[in-house]
Amino acid sequence: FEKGTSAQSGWYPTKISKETLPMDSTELRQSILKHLEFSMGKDLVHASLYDMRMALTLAVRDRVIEPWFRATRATYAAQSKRVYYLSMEFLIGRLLEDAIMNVGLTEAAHEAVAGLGFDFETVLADEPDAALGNGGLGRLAACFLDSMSTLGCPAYGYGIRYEHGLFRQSFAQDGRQVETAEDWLRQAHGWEFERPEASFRIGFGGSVAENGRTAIWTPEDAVLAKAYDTPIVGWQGKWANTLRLWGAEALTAFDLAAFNKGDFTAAAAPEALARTISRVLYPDDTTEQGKELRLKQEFFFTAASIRDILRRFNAEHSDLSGLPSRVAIQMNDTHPAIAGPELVRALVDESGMEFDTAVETARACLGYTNHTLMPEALERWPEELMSRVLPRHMQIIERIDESHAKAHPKRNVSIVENGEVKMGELSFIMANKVNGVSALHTELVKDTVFAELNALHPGRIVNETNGVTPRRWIKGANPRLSSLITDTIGAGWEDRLERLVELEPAIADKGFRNQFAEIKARNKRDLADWIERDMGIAVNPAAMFDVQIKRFHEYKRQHLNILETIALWQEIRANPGAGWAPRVKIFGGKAAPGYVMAKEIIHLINNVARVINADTTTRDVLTVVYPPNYNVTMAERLIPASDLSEQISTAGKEASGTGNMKFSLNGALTIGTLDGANVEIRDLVGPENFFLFGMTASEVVECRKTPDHAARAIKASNRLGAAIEMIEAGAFSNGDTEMYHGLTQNLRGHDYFTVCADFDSYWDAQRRVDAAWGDQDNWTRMAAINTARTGWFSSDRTIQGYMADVWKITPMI
Ligand code: T68
Repeated sequence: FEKGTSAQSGWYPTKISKETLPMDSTELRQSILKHLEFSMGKDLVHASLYDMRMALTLAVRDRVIEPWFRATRATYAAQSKRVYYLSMEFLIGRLLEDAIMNVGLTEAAHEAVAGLGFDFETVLADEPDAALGNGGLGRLAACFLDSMSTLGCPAYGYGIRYEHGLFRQSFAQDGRQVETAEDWLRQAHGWEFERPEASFRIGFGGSVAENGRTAIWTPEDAVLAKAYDTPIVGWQGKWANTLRLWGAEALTAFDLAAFNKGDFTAAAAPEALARTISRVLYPDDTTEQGKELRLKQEFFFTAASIRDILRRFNAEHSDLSGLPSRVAIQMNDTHPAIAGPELVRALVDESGMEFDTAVETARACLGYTNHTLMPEALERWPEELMSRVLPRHMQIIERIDESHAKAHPKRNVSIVENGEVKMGELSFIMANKVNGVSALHTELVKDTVFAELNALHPGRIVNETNGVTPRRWIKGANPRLSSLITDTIGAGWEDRLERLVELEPAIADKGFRNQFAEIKARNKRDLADWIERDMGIAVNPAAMFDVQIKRFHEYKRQHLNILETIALWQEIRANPGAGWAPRVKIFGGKAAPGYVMAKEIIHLINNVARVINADTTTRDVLTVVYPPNYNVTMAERLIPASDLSEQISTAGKEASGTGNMKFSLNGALTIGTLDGANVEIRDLVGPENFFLFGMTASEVVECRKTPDHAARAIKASNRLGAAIEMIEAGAFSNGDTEMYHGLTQNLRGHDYFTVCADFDSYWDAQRRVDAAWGDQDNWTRMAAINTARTGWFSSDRTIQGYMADVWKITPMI
């Protein structure tokens, strides 16, 4: 590289290497054939689908190397600050199509692959989903990686290379969720580079010896953390960052002495034990109690990342007091909260820094993102467990707690309380910025979970409303809509999504609306074909596609939706000629394996679907489908084909939501509560283009003060009462009156998530939806307005916010 003359920093290379020149399909074809032969060891005649997919992956990966190296060198040359995004989850899905799109090879790849006798779409579909996450939190991390690379923000994502990602879901047992292990790494992972040189020994347990100001921790067990790097290329290949995932291995892979004695099981034991740490993604959403393995996983990847960060810093700088000007570490929820104590430990015990200075230094590097208000979902670890697994860290936590208490004697906040270590408090105290993920959520964070700490540290809490990457969620998932956008407002909206407002004048034009409607209709026909192929259910593509896809949780209220479905079915049966708006209700999502109530709701939905879909009298106007194993790829299929987006959580419970944004951008109307980012969506699209219902967050709090709020609501609503009674009478369980006892009793009794109290309001809003559907052209107008006005929800905007408010980093491109 030659140093350029860019006014900005002088690092920008003026010479563009051959690799960045546009590639044609002939060149790409050569590259694919080369990889078929030399990487896969096959000739074209014998190449399987897998061989072709891998050869294409490697050919595309070659094109990502140049921006990747360029970005790394530029960051190094400019001595730029880097972001380290620490996350237990990166729900990246498939990578091939995204990378092809970002390096501008879509047409060339299509042509080259077809020319070699393979169907391009089939090749793309052969890639397994990297399901290294549960839901929103993990998908947000993946969107952030894309945006950081697009914006030229020097960054590393750090996480765990789970051998088995999130479980695979089926409904094999009469509509009950059945979980099996996901095996995405059974085939070679074409994107990653193994880095044996970047390995760290991570210890657990043992003892601590005082040594003057510092301490010496001698762990009892240890595993090896080995790095695997995946380049993440941004839009138009201008920049690429690294996703570095840690795999766990035994320090000594194999006990040869045991083997030689014939004890083969004992011989393999050390390896098996070590590997459990990166074996599975903890199949938890928000309610399950933590386990020792999870704490070890959290420490494992956090400690390896901190060591890697310090190694990189020390290679370039000699004075650790400069760490905060070079390093911004973001903790994605509390899962990496041990980063604070671990960084302090490294600075004090390994570099001899004074304790208070080390705490200040660590704090100046750390940021913490909160994703939940539910106190039960904020991690707490038993003090006993923490002291046993991480004895030195427990000492450091206690000392941080003491000095914080000393500095604020009048306030009653502590990290360690009633024998538990509260990771939310630890994260807050160790971070220089704490952020919520939507405007409403951030206000509630200030007023509820962290009210005391907010009073002590005013200004520390900031808001960064979530966003989604338009490259994957519009350009990749909805190519037809993308073409219409480009035809209407010109090229270049993909990394300047605020430009979608330029669509607005066109919406007045009937021709534009017809095109918009036709795109939706075609996407729906594609989805209907897939549903028919995959599930054997014929759905009417002209019906309204009403979609609720997300993790199953009581606060997300899939049961409110299914109760309304039952009531609607009854109403249609009673009044078949009333001109009902035809609907296909689509559900998708997994429940945490230990979450009994969520699994009961899944089971009920499948049984309601079975009964309703068998009713020939209502078949034309109401169908319920619930395809199993919802994942990123399925979301890419469903969202562009949706008319109605269900965002119906109990107000005050959904921190933000990000699916809600994807739907609006793709021209679906929302039926929703004033919760999370729904509030901001409604503000942007206008209340007349949003179907609002339900209590506000403060009304919910008030409502709960009336202990019989559910009973009253049921009494006041014949429809709701009848729907619950049908379930109780066994209408969906072959006459079994006990099957959904847990669910119906909960609704009639406690109903913490105010399903009953919100039911009538939801019903009414659904009927407003029906009425609106009756005027198709006006529906299209509202849908197009949703697209035009929601460009603000690009994750590029979110990342720009983090860069300015939290990380204090300027972009490199
Ligand atoms: C989600 N949280 C929020 N948590 O529910 C959602 N939790 O409102 C928000 O849009 C999204 O984060 C992004 O900010 C989660 O997804 C988890 O998945 C999770 C996993 C393990 C433990 C706790």
